[in-house]
Amino acid sequence: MVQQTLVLIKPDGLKKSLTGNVLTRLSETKLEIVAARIVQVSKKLAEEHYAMLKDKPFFDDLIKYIMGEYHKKKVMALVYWGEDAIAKVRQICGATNPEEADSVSIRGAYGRITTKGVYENVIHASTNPEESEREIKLWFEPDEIIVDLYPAKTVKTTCEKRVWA
Ligand code: 3AN
Repeated sequence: MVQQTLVLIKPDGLKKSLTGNVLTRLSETKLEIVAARIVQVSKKLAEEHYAMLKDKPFFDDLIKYIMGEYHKKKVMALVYWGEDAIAKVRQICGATNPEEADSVSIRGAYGRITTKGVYENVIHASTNPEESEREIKLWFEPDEIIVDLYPAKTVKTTCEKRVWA
């Protein structure tokens, strides 16, 4: 089944200059990148992205981590698209706990757990089609993705926006 999945290269990955390594590993999947952007993650976006973990004891640290408070204030967000995209990307990412992840997986090779107990696991990848839809719609607008993944509509807005001077 053709699917799409959200990938985030997290602030530890960017701080450690792992972007190239991670993208090279992901290219093994032969999936297509159909969207990419560099994002400074707001508290609102971080909390919405991890909404289902809000009752976990590590939630506050997780929010600080994804906002880049421990590394660099940026995340690279990508959408990968193709046959069985979700499972293929998750396979290369490895287990959530970087100490338990297969050593040849991205998290196994590059992740760590800090002495504070924060999992610095370099990469996020959606877990299932419902989550990938929710996450992709959170991180991207329809026109930032080069294929039509979900129904979209055109609305007239009166928002102010910055343009080149
Ligand atoms: P995954 O990212 O593998 O889908 P989730 O959704 O359960 O795993 O967790 C989201 C993120 O929360 C993880 N990537 C990791 O950064 C953090 N996390 C998960 N479990 C723990 C834990 N037990 N202690 C610290 N951080 C955790």
